[in-house]
Amino acid sequence: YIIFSIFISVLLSCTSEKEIQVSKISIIPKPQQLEIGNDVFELTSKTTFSAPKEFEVATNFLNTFLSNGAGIELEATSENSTIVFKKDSLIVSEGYSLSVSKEGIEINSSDASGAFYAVQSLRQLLPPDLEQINLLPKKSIKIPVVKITDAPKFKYRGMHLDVSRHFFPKEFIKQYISHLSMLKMNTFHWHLTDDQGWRIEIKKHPRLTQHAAYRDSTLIGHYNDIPQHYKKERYGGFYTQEDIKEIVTYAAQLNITIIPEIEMPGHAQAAVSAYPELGCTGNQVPVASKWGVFENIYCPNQKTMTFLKDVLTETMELFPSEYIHIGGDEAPKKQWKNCAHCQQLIKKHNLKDEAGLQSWFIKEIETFVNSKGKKIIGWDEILEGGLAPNATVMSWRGTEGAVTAAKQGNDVILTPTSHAYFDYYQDDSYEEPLAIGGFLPLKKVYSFNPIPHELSKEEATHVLGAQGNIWTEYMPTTDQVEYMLFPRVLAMSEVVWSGPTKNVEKDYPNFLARVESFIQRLDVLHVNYANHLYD
Ligand code: TNX
Repeated sequence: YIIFSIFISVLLSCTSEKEIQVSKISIIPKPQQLEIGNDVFELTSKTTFSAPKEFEVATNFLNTFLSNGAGIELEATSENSTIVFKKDSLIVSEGYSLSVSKEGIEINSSDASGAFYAVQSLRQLLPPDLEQINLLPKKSIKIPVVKITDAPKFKYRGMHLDVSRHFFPKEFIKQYISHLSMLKMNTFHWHLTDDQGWRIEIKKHPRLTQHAAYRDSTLIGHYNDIPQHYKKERYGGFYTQEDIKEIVTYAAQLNITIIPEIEMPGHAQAAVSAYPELGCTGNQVPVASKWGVFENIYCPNQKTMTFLKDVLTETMELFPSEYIHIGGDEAPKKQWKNCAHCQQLIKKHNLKDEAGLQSWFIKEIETFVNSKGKKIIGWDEILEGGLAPNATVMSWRGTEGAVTAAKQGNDVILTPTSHAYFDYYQDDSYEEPLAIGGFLPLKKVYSFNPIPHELSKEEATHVLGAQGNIWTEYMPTTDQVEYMLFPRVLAMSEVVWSGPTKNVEKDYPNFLARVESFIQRLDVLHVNYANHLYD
């Protein structure tokens, strides 16, 4: 009997160990191919690694992660290393293979991004506890034996954040970027200017940060929920050029490109408040303290064009990104109708109307940005009155903008309100914190297909990818931003990396199981995710 029960318990412990390993494997975004073995690799202080120099971003990340989380310092060796990174030019850009065997780990990719994403997958095979700094070193970490072959579906995988409606500190911006990198996102769209606050230091025009970075929030009318300590006569803040350099460098180490947005010609009241001559009326206006669409937009005069070129020049020097977002949305033209100079411009350039004038304005800016070797992105309103020839369109009012632009041969990025607006409610409970309106539950984000069905295969090659947007009118705190971001960003990362699901009903439960597991990581990272909406 004793022998029999020992036999049974050995058997049970074997199966349960296997089960634990298998259930632990949960990666978001879901890899294209994943085979799970039956064994484990044990990573210890004796583990060594080797990698081509050009994959430094990946190896630095891995070394820092293991050193902080496990107190294990990997030694670089030139031969017989346990963890080997190899360059394989046959693998597609950003793709990788990751093979964990009992003896060691092999990572193959053709570029540094692929190697970085292999490390992010490896990270999700490690216990969540490693996400924090652990002072007590671990003896060994068991990593399940797997074989992963993976590559992204879309090359643009983005998240946006509005820091104008509420300003968030530099450290939070870094955390936000770090969360994105864990999910194999590659772009952070930083909405730096709007009516309610200018957030980027421009040395040539100091009043932008002395004056336009602050508003009188005691004036907020229809938003009563704002915490008392936010009600200040001088509410706001900005990032110095040094802050921005620090953030850009930080993002590069996490394989994230930052696309800055400088809004024009609309959403410009903060700038016009600092320099009234940039507007058509010349009147002094306040930095806006309410939300909405305002008539005080830039006037297309010589002063404004020079001012915007100055601003873009300093911005382009700070951000290595090939794209600069120039806004273009929601610019009411009432002041342009009443401005003699604007009407002269319309005649002089043979334009149809004020929409034509906006198109002329954006084309002027595009020519300037292109002359510096960069490209523009604009919200879909830039289609009105004629699209700038090399512009990429970010389609937010549904997908029509993307369809029209792609059919004209321009690149597009999908951010429709229906599936990508994370400022909308994620649950229909009365308990939800006040939001702007709209309804975008997790499952709907998960069901998103960025390729509009109206496009042919050829036209669809202009779809670069998609992005989630976080407009912060109703998010005065960083906790609230995290609450709106998670878990919906998990679904968005899966849409843009793994590709849209063909069968939502069938695949959603599997995604939810992985969300549950991912959340353990967010707990260790102290992220304030919304955790009650998984149906
Ligand atoms: C529209 S989306 C805007 C933003 C608002 C947002 C609120 C876009 C290009 N413009 O200014 O914050 O709606 O959902």
